[in-house]
Amino acid sequence: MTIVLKLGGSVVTDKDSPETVDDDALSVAVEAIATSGVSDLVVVHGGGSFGHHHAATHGVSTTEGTSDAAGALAIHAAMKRLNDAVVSRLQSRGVPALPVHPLSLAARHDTDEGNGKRSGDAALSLPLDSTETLLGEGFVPVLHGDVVAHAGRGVTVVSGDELVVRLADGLRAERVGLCSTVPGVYDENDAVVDEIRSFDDVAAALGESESTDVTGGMAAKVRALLAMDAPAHVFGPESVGPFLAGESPGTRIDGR
Ligand code: IP8
Repeated sequence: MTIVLKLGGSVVTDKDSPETVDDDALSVAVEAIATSGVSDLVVVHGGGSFGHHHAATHGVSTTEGTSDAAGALAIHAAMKRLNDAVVSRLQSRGVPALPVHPLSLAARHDTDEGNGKRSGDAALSLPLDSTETLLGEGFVPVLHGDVVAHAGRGVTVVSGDELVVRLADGLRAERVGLCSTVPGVYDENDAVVDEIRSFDDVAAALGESESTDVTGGMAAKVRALLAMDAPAHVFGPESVGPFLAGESPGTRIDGR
């Protein structure tokens, strides 16, 4: 059964320094994957100091698009450089990793054009035939946050988190792990919550607002993970190994 693992952009890059891989953090994650014995694995990584820097320069976000091909390419090319670093590091430790670039596969279409809402409500189409076939052939597909075609807006950003949710549901994943810089979801006393079964469990700490949070805040992340068919775990960099070994580090999010 498939496991989807997201490596947060701020884990694998040095967020304060443009286009800098955090070598130590990436090595820890790669070592944990290489020694886990898990083969049915899809890896997703975020943008960190690669994607976000270029996206900001070109004014592109999950809602604001661009029709400037050079700007779109600058963002995509930066993400490909990070993806190259992740894939080659995995291969150098014997993991049969191969890149899958969302720009070449995915598209967004607003589901609510005309009623004033923004692309938080846009449907993402992400065909999974390539990822599924790579998995079947024994490879470890490595996807990443990217720019994707967005009908009527040029291209917009798709985050790694959004890809994780689509992959988990589309591949009927058994478990989902999100490795971030924090050891889990915090409650209002800054203690890590063991388990979230409904948004009410953490509403006080995360804010109950229904307002569209398209910037990747924890509230939006928890809501999206609760809606998945698989349980998710949010944990820190030291817990990739335990997660892949079947343990339940950090916060378990299970809305089923
Ligand atoms: O770090 C963003 O991915 P994220 C990717 O998972 C880009 O939100 C292109 C900024």
